[in-house]
Amino acid sequence: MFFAGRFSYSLSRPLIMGILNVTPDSFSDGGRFFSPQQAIEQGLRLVEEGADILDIGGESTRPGAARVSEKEELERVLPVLEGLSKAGVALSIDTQKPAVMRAALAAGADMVNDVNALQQAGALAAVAGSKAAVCLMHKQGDPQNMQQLPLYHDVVAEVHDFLQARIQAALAAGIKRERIVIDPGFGFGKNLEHNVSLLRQLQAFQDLGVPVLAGLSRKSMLGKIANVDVQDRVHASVAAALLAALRGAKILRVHDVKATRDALTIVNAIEGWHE
Ligand code: HH2
Repeated sequence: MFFAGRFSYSLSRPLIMGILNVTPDSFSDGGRFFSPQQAIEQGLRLVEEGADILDIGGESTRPGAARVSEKEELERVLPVLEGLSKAGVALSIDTQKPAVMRAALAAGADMVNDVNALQQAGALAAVAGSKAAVCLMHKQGDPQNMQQLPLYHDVVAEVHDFLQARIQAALAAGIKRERIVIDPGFGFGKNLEHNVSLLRQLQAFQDLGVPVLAGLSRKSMLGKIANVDVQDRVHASVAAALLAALRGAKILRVHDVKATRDALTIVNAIEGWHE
């Protein structure tokens, strides 16, 4: 079982996490859902399309993105969290800031999605004091510099060992294993070859004993392989999500919920993955 705030899941089939960026500058949908009202409407649309979880983010992590102040991030995400509190799905807050985590959890968030794997001072305690789930993600460097020269000796082993250490840190802080999810962090300080190795060997993370989340949606690795612009990566994204699911990913973080849901329904039927 996987527990996230008000919700619990058997994970007998992969869950779909719909992306809700309340930012003016996200790499694929920047500015489209920037007002709280627009974001809430988009969130409800994603639930109708089949999202199991909504991932609400007020700070872009795309390569080169500017940092956002705590106050500004909270002004972006809190009205959206409140507006979607009765949407019937788990609400995840995509943030690296402990103060934003605490405020979001107090406002009812069910999950914290931290691309910094709770490494900032106070982040572990912010989550440990709640019933929320947490996604621990690997990255090398920061959005400001991470694509300059990503370097690994063995990318799969290094990401695996980092995530293992962060699981241990989370457990030591009092976060229950049933509330922890890990993510290799596609595109976060990784070149095409690194990203391909991670997806090809995604099964290598199964031995960590917690669900794996995969965020491949519309990312540049897909653009590079298929030679398609960011607004034209739906089909490539769906293919990547299914490949991740077939390699054991239990949460798929996607922009295109309906397309992913339809495609996943076929995989679920053939693989015998049911509710
Ligand atoms: N990718 C992005 C943001 N947050 N969180 C997790 N756990 N895994 C990911 O792969 C991941 C993430 C980047 O994508 P997006 O939200 O579309 O863009 P932006 O960061 O520009 O808002």
